[in-house]
Amino acid sequence: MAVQRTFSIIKPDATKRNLTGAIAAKFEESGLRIVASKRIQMTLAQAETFYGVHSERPFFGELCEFMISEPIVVQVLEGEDAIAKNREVMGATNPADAAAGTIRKEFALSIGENSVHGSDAPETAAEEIAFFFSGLELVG
Ligand code: DAT
Ligand code: MG
Repeated sequence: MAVQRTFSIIKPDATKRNLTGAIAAKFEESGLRIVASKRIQMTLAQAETFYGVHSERPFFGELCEFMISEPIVVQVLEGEDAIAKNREVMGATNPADAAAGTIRKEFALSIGENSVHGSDAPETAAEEIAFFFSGLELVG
């Protein structure tokens, strides 16, 4: 597997509890490099676009309101097999199902307030990186 880039969000529940550094350390300990990082707060329209794939799900409104409730930290992570590696470090969507040592097991509050987002495939990683970062912000 080649070197890949993936997109990550440290979500409002985590920024609010001052866990940005603790979560970034988990990425770095796993071998992922943080090659871009910024703290922003999304508008509702941006959250609805970002999570558009979930627009028909019953939790969509709650998800978008949560994602704009506090600042978030958006990051690009790079490394060998970065997309799958990040999903592994994140743990299962529901922290009750997440493996020991994962970010969601250690930090998530619930299936909704689950501390991190990570891209699930090369196509979504490319789309999500481009949604939040310009070419000028992406240095090697
Ligand atoms: P993941 O974030 O692990 O990729 P997903 O893409 O299926 O999971 O869902 C996106 C987010 O939506 C997830 O991180 C939290 C929220 N979510 C998913 N399922 C939910 C549910 N059953 N109830 C409340 N929120 C949910
Ligand atoms: Mg997902």
